[in-house]
Amino acid sequence: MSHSEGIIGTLDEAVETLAAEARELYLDRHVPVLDAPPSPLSFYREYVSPNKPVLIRNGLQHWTANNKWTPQYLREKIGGCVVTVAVTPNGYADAITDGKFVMPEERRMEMSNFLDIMEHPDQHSGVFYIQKQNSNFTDEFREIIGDVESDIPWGTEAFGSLPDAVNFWMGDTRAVTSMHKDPYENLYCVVRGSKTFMLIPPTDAAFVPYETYQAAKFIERDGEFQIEEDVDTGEVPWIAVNPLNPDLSLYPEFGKARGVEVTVREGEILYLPSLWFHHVRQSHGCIAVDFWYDMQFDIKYNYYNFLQNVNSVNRKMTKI
Ligand SMILES: O=C(O)CCC(=O)C(=O)O
Repeated sequence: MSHSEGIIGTLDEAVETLAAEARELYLDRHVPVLDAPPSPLSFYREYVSPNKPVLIRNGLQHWTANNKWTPQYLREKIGGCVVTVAVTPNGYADAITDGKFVMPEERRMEMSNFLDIMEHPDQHSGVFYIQKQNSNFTDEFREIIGDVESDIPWGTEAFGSLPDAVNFWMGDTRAVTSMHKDPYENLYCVVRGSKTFMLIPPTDAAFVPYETYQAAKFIERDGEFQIEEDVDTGEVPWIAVNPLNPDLSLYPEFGKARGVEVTVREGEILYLPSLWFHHVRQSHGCIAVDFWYDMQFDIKYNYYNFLQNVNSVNRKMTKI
């Protein structure tokens, strides 16, 4: 055995032990469900501090959006507002296509136009998804922000600050969010339809393979989508597997990751803790609003970062 093989073997064993111990000691096999919102203290103690997801029912009854947000209401209230929509030929925005990290074509269109497309997706070329994550809700949907609360009060108290961003999501059932992680604490609220999340804990970060890809964008010309390289963005690291259909012959280490699936339905809130990997699918026309809170940097962050670094050292040494 070469020296580098010996080091890789030792690192592999160490990260496997860490991941196994996390599962045995505190991670749940399924996402737990609460029938009512927790108190800020128990939310913090039982979920935020150990960085564990939880599904919360009956926490949004007071949002008037629940009854109001029909296509007809949205047409009447914001039909004339211009919103940003991600368009792709395959439903995959910010994902790997043809060996590149391909971002969507961003189009600005009236909401009524977007709703027409949602009603008759087959009559249009491309898959349309409102998914801009720059607090698009407070920015582009101002006329309906009063239909939901401006934060989730028990979350705000537990996290110790107001949300950094509030995002509005609505789209086609073919639109998929490829696996990634965010440095935010996320309270993800579904108003219409359902979203299905595949979640992988950050304690499995050593098993989630990243590669470096040339950035590119979809552009539709004469009814045909093309992929155009984005030289300004250059190369970006991105997760190399689709967790629903991973190529384990190329990335066998991914077989050691333990994902958990959870479906969030109308009126439910998913607490998606910071740095959890997530891949998301949805029912057609699903509408969601999520609240991104600043993540708290504590020793867990260093632990997850270490696992991620082991992953990349391991991969580099394997390629030597
Ligand atoms: O709803 C989606 O498609 C993706 C949600 C997501 O990635 C997020 O909130 O961070």
